Amino acid sequence: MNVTSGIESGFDIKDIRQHFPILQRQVKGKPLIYFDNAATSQKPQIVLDALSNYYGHYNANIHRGIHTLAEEATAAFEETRDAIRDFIHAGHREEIIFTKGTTESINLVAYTWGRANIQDGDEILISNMEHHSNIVPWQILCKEKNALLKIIPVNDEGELDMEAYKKLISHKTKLVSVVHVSNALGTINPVKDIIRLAHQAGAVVLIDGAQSAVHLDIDVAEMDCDFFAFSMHKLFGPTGVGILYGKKDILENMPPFMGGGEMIKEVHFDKTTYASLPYKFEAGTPNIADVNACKAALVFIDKIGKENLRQHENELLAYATRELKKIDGLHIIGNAKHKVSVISFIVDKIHPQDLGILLDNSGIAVRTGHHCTQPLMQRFGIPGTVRASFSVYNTTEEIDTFVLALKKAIKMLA
Ligand code: 7TS
Repeated sequence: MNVTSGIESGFDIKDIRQHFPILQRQVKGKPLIYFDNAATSQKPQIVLDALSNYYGHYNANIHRGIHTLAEEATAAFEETRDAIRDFIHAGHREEIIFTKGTTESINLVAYTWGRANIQDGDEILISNMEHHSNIVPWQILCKEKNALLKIIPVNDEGELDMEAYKKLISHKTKLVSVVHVSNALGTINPVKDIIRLAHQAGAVVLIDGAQSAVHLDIDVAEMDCDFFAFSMHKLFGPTGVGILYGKKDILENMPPFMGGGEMIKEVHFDKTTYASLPYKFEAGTPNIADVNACKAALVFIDKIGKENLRQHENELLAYATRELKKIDGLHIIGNAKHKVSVISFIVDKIHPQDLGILLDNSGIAVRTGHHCTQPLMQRFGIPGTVRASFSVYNTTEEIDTFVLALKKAIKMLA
C-alpha cells in the first residue's frame, strides 16, 4: 500500500497541527492542550485513513488465503515489517516480531529466553528507573528460578550511576534489562556503554525503547543490543502494536511463546515442529489493521524528519524548563544532562493529582502519579509527580497557557 503523508517539506508547525484532528477539539470549553505524549501520542489523519482504508477495502486474514484481499492484507502487513526493520536499522526482517506492546515484548523475552536460560543463582540487572513492565516480569522469573534481581542506582539528577553499574556486573549477570529513556524523568541513558560492558561480562541485553523510539535515532545493529522493545502507539501509530527486535541467532534458539495457528510447521499429536522466524513468535491472527496503519505513522515521522522533530521538542523542553524554574516551590524531578521532552515536577505542599485536576479544567492534559515507576518515586521519597511531555505538534504558546494555568492552580491550592 502506498501512503503519502501530505506533510509540507520543512518544519511548519501550523501544517503539522492540521494533520491531527483531535487538536481541534475542546476540553471543558477550552482548546485541548495535550501534554501527555509520553503515555501515548495523538494520531495524524493518514494513520486514521490507513485504518479505515484497511477495513473498507482489504480486510482479510493474512498468511493463509490465496484470494486477492488476503494477498493485499498480507503484503501490507509484511511491508510494515520491512518499514520497521528500516526504522530501527535491523539487519534482517525476521528479527522484527509483532506483539501488542512493549509490555508483551518484554514478557515474551522473560517467558521464553528467560525460562530457557536463567538458572538458580544467576543474576538479572535492571535499574531504579524502570517502568513496572521492565521490573515485574523479571521478578516473576527470578522467583521461579531462584535467581537474583539486582538494581543499578539512580543519582539525585536522575541519571544512572555508571560506577555502581560497573561494580554490579559480573560473570553471574546473565541479563541486563534497562530503559533507553525514562518515562518519568526524561533521562537518556548511555545504552551503548551499558551494552558494551554487559557483553564483556557475557550477559545478554534488553533495551526498553518505549520512550526512545519516537525521539532518538534507533540503530539496533550499531547499538548492538540483543533485544529492543517498543510500542507504536507512542510513535503516532495505533494502540495494540508492539515490536520486539531480537538478534536472529538468539531468537532462533529461543523456545516459542504462545502456541497456536501460524507459529507451526507441522502438528502431530506426538510432535509439533515450529515455523521459522518471525512467525514462530506470532501465534494466531495478529492485529492486522493496526499493524498496517503503522506504516503510515512511519511515513509521517520520516516526512517530518527525526532531526526536525528533535530540534522542535528540545526547544519546547528548554523553554518549559526555564519557565517552570521561575515558579516558587516548584521542583523539577530529573535534571539529567541528556533528556528528551519530558518534565516531571512537584510543588511544595500540593498533591500532584490536585494540580492535574485543575489543569484539566483548563483543557490541559498532563499525567500525574507514579507513572508506573513506583521504585523510582520511592528513590526520590515522593508519591508521584506532575508530568508534562511534549510532542512535535506542541507549541511555546501552549506552554505559556500551561504555566499561567499552573500558577493559578498553585495559588488556589496553597
Ligand atoms: N516502558 C516504558 C519506559 C514506558 O514508558 C512504557 C509505557 C512501557 C514500558 C509500557 O508500554 P506499553 O505500551 O506496553 O504500555 N509508559 C507509559 C507512561 O509513561 N504513561 O502511560 C504509559
